[in-house]
Amino acid sequence: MDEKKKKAIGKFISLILRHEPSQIGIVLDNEGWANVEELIAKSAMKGVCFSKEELDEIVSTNDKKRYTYNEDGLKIRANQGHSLNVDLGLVEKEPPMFLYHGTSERFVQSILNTGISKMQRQHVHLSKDKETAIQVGSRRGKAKVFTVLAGQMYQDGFKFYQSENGVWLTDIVDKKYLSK
Ligand code: HQG
Repeated sequence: MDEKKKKAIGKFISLILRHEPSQIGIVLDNEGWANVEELIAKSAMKGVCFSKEELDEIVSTNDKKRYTYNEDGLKIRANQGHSLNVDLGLVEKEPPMFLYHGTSERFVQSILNTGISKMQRQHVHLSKDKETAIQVGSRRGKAKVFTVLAGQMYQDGFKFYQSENGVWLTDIVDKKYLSK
């Protein structure tokens, strides 16, 4: 499968598995799983055609490991990024001292005023390295990276989780935990 097709299908699957399964008439269970056969069949009915082998390739080669099959391989879900309220079974974990949040320059003032919110998603997304944060921030124009005092937040009782694909997640970052 060429990269362009892979990217397009990946984007579509992210939309379905994180935000809008109803767009193809499927329902996720409360842990965010979709039936693989149904996903393939109903995507095809909407004109997005891919085989099980192509889906396997997308799952195994995805640059951010965005999707996971369950144990028997009959179900698939996104590892993070949901706006839908799904239970990913995330386990609390102590974060490193510093984590990074990449955003767009145009959101900087608002974040300085009110802190980082999860907006449409289930969590605020943070990364352990600046490079990843720059990539995340660049999605919407010129990037700005905030350093989050995650160790301090953790000491103050805020919970942190790490998704299957390594993204750090928390509920909210108060502006006082943004490094000056
Ligand atoms: C911003 C991608 C104004 C926030 C990425 C972000 C990530 C505020 C935007 C994952 C704000 C929300 C998530 C405030 C937050 N005022 N703007 N108080 N608080 N924001 O897409 O973190 O490639 O929901 O900075 O790699 O950009 O899809 O979150 O710019 O891991 O797998 O509001 O999505 O992953 O945008 O990205 P998003 P995000 P995938």
